[in-house]
Amino acid sequence: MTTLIKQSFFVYLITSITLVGTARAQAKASPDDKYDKKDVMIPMRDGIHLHTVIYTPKEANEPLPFLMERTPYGAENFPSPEKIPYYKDMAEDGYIFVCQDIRGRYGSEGAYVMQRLPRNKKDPKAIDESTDTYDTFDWLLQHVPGNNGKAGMLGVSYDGWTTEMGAIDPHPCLKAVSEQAAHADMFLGDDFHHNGAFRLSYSFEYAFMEEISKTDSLFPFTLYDTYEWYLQLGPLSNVNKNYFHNKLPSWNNFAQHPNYDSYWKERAVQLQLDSPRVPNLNVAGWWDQEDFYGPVTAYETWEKNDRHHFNHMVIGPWNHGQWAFQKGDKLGNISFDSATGEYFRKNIQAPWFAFYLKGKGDGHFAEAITFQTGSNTWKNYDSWPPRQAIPKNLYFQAGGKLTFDKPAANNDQYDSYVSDPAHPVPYRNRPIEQTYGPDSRWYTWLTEDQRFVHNRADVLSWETDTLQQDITVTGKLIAQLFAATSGSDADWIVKLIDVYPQQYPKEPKMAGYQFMVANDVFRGRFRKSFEKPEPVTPGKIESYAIDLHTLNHVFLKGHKIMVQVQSTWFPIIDRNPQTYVPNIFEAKESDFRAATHKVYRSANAPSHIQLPVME
Ligand code: PG9
Repeated sequence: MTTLIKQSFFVYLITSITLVGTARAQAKASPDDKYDKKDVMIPMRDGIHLHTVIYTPKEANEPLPFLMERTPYGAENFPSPEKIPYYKDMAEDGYIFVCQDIRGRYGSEGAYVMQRLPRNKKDPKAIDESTDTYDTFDWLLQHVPGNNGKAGMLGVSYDGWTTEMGAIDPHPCLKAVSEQAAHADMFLGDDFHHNGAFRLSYSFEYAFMEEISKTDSLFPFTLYDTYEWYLQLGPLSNVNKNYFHNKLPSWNNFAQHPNYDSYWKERAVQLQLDSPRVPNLNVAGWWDQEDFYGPVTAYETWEKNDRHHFNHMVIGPWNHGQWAFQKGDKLGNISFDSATGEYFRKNIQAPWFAFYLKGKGDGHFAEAITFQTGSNTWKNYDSWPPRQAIPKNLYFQAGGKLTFDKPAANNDQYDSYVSDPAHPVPYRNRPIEQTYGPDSRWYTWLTEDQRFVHNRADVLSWETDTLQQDITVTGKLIAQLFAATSGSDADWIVKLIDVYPQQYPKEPKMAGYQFMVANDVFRGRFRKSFEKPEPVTPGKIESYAIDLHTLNHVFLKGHKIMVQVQSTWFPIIDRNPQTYVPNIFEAKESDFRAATHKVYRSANAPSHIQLPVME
């Protein structure tokens, strides 16, 4: 790691307003702060000390609660709370703010373990993120004067996950939390895999960033366009051979656990979250490029046992953590007509903590508050997804059409393409800057205009006629593909797209824009089981049910609905060799072969998307 790279990463940290957890570095503490700032090393039960930054207001009229965030991204970057949008409204209400480096990161002692497993409770000496949280609160209550004996926790992504870990076995002082964009299941839907397909560029760069040293480091790519770099990398076995040399535990685990085995299941929060023991506000962004599956799954899991009505859901039109730092009136090229991030911070997040930690407000929080895009309005629901939606199938038809009528007669009709791992479809417009690199467009890629791949021979599309009325889609979406390949494995990527009118006076440059409102990838070998993959029989029509998650979007009158299907999304998803090998991390160069894929649209194999339509 050269100094140059580290410096450029630092410049990025300071200028970026989107890298969650580290974006705080944009505002450094200054002498006119309204806070007394203390850096302390707090002892844990096993003698390890954790570096903790405490901001206590210089003036307070009453004892104050703690608000704590625990992070792997550097508590030293935590500026005065009134200077960061995330905390500004709450700073005005009055809290003692605490930010702590988790074990082994930045200023804390001990060993870092990515996604540390919950401890064995039979071992009195065992530690985990939950005991570290508990021990920290014990210390804070005794050593920080002026506290009211109550505490809250919040954080985005990794810091959201440490919030969950603090809440599963809570210290009695913990009265409310907000888990925001925490990952739930790294094999099924968050940072490292989606439906078993490996998120190559993210996983490679993140494992390096977190595990090569105690502080964050960027991988020293030799090419600016990482599409080209990952293509030249060749088979995944070259990662350890040429770069990581078996030194990064997370990468080794990716390579050794290619299927949904106990390694992944033990880390999935579906197993860890039972009945919510403190009120929790789950927060997600519709275009979260890292962890959308996570908070929605945490909400669903906790909801099963929510006896005290502690569990709530908020979803806004945001990328990963955008609600914490930005105005939120726009994401990439898409406008939302109001400052949704500011709205969340002032009208949802601040009242949430003020009620539970300071006894202020009426405590009426809707079960689910989600921002409906298209109509660009906030909506409250008494369940998420709401029960009123009626599932309707939108079928793929001949001539690139998409209609609500099931294909009649004719069997075995299909559209086809050749998918070649040597020429994968880029997941975003090239150049693909490294994920967290300077000027990276990673944060907005999910909102990019899909016309950049629309006419490729290896991307199929079907679209409706111009809509004569609005279609409101609220709830869970599923793509049902009937497809075959000449190979023995294949990836299937499905994208649901809102096509803007070709004349669009409201915003002329958006005319014809192909705005992706839902998407996901499915690795064919897992069609019957994520635990036990199976080769696909060449030429056989197989059925693939692909979870496109939830949505709240109005396809407006005058727009069209489009579906695109493709089989590569590089380098966010690694290349499927299309020749079945038991472990793709061990595939040889010669295993990667072009294959012909067929997507069926006939009476016996009616590929479609199931939409939850609100009447
Ligand atoms: N998405 C990041 C993450 C990666 C891996 C594990 C947990 C979280 C993050 O933003 O923190």
